[in-house]
Amino acid sequence: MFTNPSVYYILGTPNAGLRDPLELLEEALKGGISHFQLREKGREALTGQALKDFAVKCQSLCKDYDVPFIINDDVELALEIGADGIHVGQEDAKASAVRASVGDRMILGVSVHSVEEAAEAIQNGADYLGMGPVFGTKSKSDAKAPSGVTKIIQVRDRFPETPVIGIGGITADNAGPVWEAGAAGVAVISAITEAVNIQEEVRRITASYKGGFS
Ligand code: TZP
Ligand code: MG
Repeated sequence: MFTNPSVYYILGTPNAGLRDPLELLEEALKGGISHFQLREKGREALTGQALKDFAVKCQSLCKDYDVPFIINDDVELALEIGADGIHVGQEDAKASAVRASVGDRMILGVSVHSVEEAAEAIQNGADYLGMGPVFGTKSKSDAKAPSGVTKIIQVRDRFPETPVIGIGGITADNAGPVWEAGAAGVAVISAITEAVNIQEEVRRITASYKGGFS
């Protein structure tokens, strides 16, 4: 499900600013992202039919590039359009309830911040864990303080079978310690979305993996 180095792109229409979000996604797919998460949040976020239409377009692009299409939070939408995965945070629906609704075939990701939360998420059926913010981020208004990579190392040591995806302020230039901590992937919003050359930026992030953990 995650092969090092996974570059997991996250985007919602509010992140795109004046750029066309579908073009951003297609450029990122051409650059070689391994996963895509639709995270539609904030004041300008799409809802209802507009969200569904946009989600289906993202899904179809992801299919063209054989990249898993994961939806943040919205279990109903994920089920309705048959997404490949769903990602929930600690404040969202409980992972056990989400697993029960989506069944065994949908990928389930859970954001965690400690070994305890990781244990619970895995117990409740998580396939992978999101951990962060590793570095400072401007992309999540209610983000916790940056935690560096220490907790990734702890979770990776304790649950070596479960892929951990680092998130928060990750760029091609600072991803090194995240890979070295044993992350299977890095999840990125702004470094990719704001890049002048998106394909090149995805390739640079991918190339920041130098072998790292084994
Ligand atoms: N969860 C923790 S940090 C973050 C999320 C969704 C935002 C990551 O965005 P960026 O721009 O890559 O820091
Ligand atoms: Mg959430």
